[in-house]
Amino acid sequence: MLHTRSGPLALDRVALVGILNATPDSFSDGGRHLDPARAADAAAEMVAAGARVLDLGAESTRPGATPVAAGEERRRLLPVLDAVRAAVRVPISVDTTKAEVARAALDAGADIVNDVSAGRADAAMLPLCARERVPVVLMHMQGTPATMQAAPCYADVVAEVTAFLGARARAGEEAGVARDAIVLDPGIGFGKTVAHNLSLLADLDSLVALGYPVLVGVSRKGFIGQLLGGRPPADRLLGTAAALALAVAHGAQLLRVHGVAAARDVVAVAEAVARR
Ligand code: HH2
Repeated sequence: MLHTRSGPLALDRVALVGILNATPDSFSDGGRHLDPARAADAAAEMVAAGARVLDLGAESTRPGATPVAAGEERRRLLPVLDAVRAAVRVPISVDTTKAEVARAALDAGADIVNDVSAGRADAAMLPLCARERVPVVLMHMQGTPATMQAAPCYADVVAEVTAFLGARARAGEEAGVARDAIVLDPGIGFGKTVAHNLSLLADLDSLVALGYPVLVGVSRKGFIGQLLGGRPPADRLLGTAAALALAVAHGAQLLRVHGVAAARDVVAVAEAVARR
């Protein structure tokens, strides 16, 4: 169970996290949700389709993406957040590595911080989450979005990602974040080859064994395109479905997805098998 300002989020069944990017350059939905009214419609549609959380971001973290200054990130994010907050009641997470942006979003009604740097990019982030008593998603990434796909390298990717996230969870707790407010994420596609991503999915149980809820983001990602002979993001639906089903089979409790309705069907079947 995650306690959020918008109410409890029960994790005894898998929760779908709908992706809304208020960015011009995200790899899959870039440019589509910059307009607040369109974003609010998309948010309402995702919730109607079964999303129990919405994840709002204003800085693309796709490989090679250029960083965005905090002021620009806030300018993109806040009008969309206001509109989405007014349109839905589910918890909203804010996908940012900057404490200043997270604080503005929490003040405007966001409930959860999703930090792809796991609190490393900004020393003020974990203390902020502690002070505000909000859940935080801590994600593994090797390198930075600008460079991470250049030459990802691990001796044992599963052991290293698990150890890193265990250490970041401890850092969160030392900063005052409650243990039950921490979610871990292996960071699929963030400084990983196809083989690294496959190992992390197949051995997700190792990460789940740390005892924190695990969030997985595979939706339409590059490794799926590569496994399918170079398909573009829009044609990765069934590949995404396969990866989601496997994530559920290996213990993921939150799934970050673009296509909520399709993911809901996948989860219904995958979860039924996992709980037989
Ligand atoms: N993936 C992306 C962005 N944020 N956050 C978490 N916790 N886990 C993820 O796997 C993750 C994430 C990248 O996907 P997307 O938001 O669709 O694209 P972009 O970064 O280009 O905006």
